[in-house]
Amino acid sequence: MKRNEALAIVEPQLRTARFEHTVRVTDTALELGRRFGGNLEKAELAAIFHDYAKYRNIREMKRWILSESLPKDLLQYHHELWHGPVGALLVEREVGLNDREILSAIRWHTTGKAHMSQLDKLIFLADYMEPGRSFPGVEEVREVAKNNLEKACLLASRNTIMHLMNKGQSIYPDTFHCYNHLVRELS
Ligand code: DGI
Ligand code: FE
Ligand code: FE
Repeated sequence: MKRNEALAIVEPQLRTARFEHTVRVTDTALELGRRFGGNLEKAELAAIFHDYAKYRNIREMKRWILSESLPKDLLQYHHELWHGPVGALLVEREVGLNDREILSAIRWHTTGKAHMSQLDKLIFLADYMEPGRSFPGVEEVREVAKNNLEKACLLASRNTIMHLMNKGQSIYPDTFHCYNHLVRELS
């Protein structure tokens, strides 16, 4: 599938600002892929579809989680986390894209996980640091992302966890697994 074809499928699924975020994530993922290696065609498609399910309603996402083989523990956590796994499912079902590596990157883009593939890391980091983001600490992540993909992912994961903790929110286990694994990978 070509970039423009994929963008035309995703655009009606998203609001304008989210679509613009998607285009920036795509360009950022390609830039990171050129710098650190990775399949650029897959990175492009994974980025374009990463937020495919972002605006599905909560009841629909809940139904998919209950009826398909998705982890049921997601339902005990914030519904913001659901659009990754549900998105991977719907991109396969509705778009017919069935590349395992692309679906994995979509599935894990919000939480990350232990043992992320190169493609998972590119999408996880591009989503966090695309130029439209203004999280506290994102500048440092962009700086580190000039030469160290794993370290940049670690900082992104750490910042997200600290932000969620400061807000008193619960944290999904894979979010911690992602952080812990990167700490080990880097030591
Ligand atoms: O979909 P986006 O807005 O582009 O970005 P995203 O998919 O990375 O994140 C959506 C939200 O999910 C973001 O506000 C951070 C939050 N998040 C990430 N990991 C966790 C989490 N929220 C909870 N409650 N627990 C997590 O582990
Ligand atoms: Fe997302
Ligand atoms: Fe996103």
